Amino acid sequence: MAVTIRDIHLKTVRQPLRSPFKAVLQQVEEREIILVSVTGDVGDVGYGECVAFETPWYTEETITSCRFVLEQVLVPLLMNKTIGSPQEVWNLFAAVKGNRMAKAAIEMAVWDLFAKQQGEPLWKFIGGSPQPISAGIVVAADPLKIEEQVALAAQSGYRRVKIKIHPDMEVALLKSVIAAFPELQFFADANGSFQKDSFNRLQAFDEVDFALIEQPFGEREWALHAQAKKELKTKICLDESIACLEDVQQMIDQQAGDIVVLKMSRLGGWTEALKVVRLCQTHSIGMWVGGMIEFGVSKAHNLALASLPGIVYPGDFSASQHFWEKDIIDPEITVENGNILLSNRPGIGYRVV
Ligand code: OSB
Ligand code: MG
Repeated sequence: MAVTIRDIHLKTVRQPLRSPFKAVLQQVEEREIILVSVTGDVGDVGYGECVAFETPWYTEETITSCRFVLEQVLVPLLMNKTIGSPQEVWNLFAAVKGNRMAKAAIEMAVWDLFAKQQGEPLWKFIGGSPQPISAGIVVAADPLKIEEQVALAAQSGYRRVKIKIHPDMEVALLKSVIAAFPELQFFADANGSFQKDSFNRLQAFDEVDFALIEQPFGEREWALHAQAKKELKTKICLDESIACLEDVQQMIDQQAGDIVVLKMSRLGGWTEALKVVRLCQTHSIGMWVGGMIEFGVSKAHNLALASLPGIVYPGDFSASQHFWEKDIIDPEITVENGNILLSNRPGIGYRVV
């Protein structure tokens, strides 16, 4: 099957979050994304979502740098091209360095388009299985509000809760929260806030009994992560460190982590994400799909990704209503008994509104 790209459209979507998201590095109150739509010669439309932030606190890219690169560089490279498979998009963009979040947005739209032209749901198109996807929610709030938010999550049916941590946080408080909810699985995400001289603080968090600690140290701190993997009983999971396939190989070679957080946007799209999944499967590295405080288009792609074998841990998959008054997809994503059901409709399986 070959598809000729006839139209590419970028649309900015801006919405306040229902409540502020407080991480160590940044407080997010409002979100701006770029919705990318790609039309093929048969008339089907594929959608992608650019989830870079307004400032470069999570990755080096910003929504403004992405808009520039999309408009001035990537759209012209793809426009009117005839491609035989969505993997070819990566090659078309080969001369463009970095800018993976911008590339991902447009590449994801092409994968959606191909799945739609094939008449298949995206999860099936990439070789996944139609299992219910385990939901997971993130608590990014003031320490005194953590317990209340965890209780709300449990009431809403979530069975996995990720708590944002940093070295100055009180370990006793976290211990008591976790002890109060034995039915829940807890992850911790440090977003790289620990340093060499706070290694002993990290050891204190090892006593909390988290299922894993995500990104304790900075993104290039392979040796510190290897030391953490060796000395802590809690599993070490890498998010910001994994910007490409080679970083996963680095993690394996240096024994710098047990688990990889898959983020299609950070990796540059489906093609690279699928390579990462294959490498992790080969080396029995645990995986789960991370969130970006994103809207439904990005979430739908990520849900399809989570249908692949080997993605065993619950991802950052919350209901549309968790962050948004109104999502950009119809129907919205809902969580039932701790799960999200995959759509059986072609492509991402949701109508974009
Ligand atoms: O570090 O995982 C992260 C959100 C934005 C940027 C980085 C991260 C996050 C989250 C996930 O923690 C939030 C979500 O559920 O979307
Ligand atoms: Mg993270």
